[in-house]
Amino acid sequence: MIRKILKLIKKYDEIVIARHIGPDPDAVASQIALRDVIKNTYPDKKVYAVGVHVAKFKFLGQLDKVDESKLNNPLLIVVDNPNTYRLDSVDVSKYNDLILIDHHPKEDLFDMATVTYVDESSSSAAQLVADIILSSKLKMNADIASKLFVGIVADSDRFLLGYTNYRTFRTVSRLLKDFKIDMSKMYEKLYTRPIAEVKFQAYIATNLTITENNFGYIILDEQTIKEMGVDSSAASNMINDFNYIKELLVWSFASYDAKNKIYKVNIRSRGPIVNEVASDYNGGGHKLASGARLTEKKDVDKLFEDLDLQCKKYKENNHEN
Ligand SMILES: [Mn+2]
Repeated sequence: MIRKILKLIKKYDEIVIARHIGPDPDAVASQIALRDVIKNTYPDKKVYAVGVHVAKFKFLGQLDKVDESKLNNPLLIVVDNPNTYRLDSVDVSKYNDLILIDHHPKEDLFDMATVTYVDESSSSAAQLVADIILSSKLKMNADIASKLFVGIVADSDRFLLGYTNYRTFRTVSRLLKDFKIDMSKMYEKLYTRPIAEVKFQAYIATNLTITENNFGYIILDEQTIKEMGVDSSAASNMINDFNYIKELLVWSFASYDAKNKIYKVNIRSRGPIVNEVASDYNGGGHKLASGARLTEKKDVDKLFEDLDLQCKKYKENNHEN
């Protein structure tokens, strides 16, 4: 598979690298590292990492704006995203070949792709991109390695989450051994946050409703988000910080995004499978880390009810915690 991927990269002169909307560090790091390593190896190729720019991730590098109609038979590479539905800034139908590098459960892009490198047991897309690069002659450098390191650290939540295994550490070990990565500098870029976010976290902890089935939930409305001096993505950024809390089996935050008139719902689990529940609400993601975007508050309430039920079933199946 890797050989086929490298062959396609070699063949095309113009390459577009895309990822999901509402990007996280793994998505952005993966696409930028891949762009830079291809450019580094083949200086004559035109390679674009596309998608909406996020100020917070500027330290990972600049993204490219591209007019797809002006490209000449380009190759599309999608990282960290399994479906067309959440694809940012590209139209798959405009490409003859598609490479998919991902760690999500298979969706429609898997069937559309020419070659896939999909491993649901990988901690991150960045881990897969690093594995491809490290097993090839693509020219990595310290800057590219640092970005891949950030992607792996962020998606595994500092090696705390499931799917962190010996392969994760093997890849990270090779990145650290072969390239000079300033870890504390990277942690500082990734984790420094304003006190307002810490206070917001305390607000969530204080106001979270916890059911007898150990489901914790909260709806954060426009007013609250504004008063706390944070933005609508703040809650989703701290959802992992509520892991390993004794009373919580599944926890979910719904933040109202006033600009897009949508509830962004994040869901995490320490056991019950949640992405199947979210998929009934147009959501997706991983078994234990999932989310959905809903326009109606009553659907948020219904999703919460279903998640509570999922916890109940889980506990009944002798998984008493
Ligand atoms: Mn990811």
